[in-house]
Amino acid sequence: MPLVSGSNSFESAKLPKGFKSRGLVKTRTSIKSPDGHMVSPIAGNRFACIDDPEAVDARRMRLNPQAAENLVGIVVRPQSGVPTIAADGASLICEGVELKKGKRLVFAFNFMTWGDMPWNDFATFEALPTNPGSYGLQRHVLCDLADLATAGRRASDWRLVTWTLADDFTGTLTWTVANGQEITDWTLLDPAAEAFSNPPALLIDDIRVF
Ligand SMILES: [Ca+2]
Repeated sequence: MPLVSGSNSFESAKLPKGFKSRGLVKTRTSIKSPDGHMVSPIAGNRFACIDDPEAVDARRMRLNPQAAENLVGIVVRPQSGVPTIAADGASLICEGVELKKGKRLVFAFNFMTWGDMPWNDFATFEALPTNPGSYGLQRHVLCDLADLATAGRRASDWRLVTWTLADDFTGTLTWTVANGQEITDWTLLDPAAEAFSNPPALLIDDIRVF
């Protein structure tokens, strides 16, 4: 139950107890935003960085494609309205979380992408209940490239998300960042090879329960 009280600020080089990862996830002290400036943690000295936009070659192809999480099969409809399929990416996972009705889960995220449409990279948050059918939160798109592009940007900057518990929750919290591809033809749902390159990043920091 790593999230019952206090904050989770990722202040060690290792992920805090209770957290695990799929794909490339590490804690960092800073990262250079695709908008040009250096990004610092919103709390303390480190943040979690989901996927690794620096583990690429000069053409921004992954150095080790097998190290990425395979996300083929995921389809999302972001707030941008651009239906999107996932290719690969990475996830930060916190299992065995118990949250009581009326509590608020708050976290900060910063989504950044180095791609261009139709490679609609995106970030999601999900609260999957241990018992199917119990209370939780379906995969929710936090931000996508198409959303940022309308503002002429490539990074969301730090934003706070609050989930107010409408019922008791027991289960797994998952933050995922994905290489994506805009769906232009619903009969073609396999991402193109190019969709697997040029990974975005999702920064997470200061997860709290109030
Ligand atoms: Ca921190």
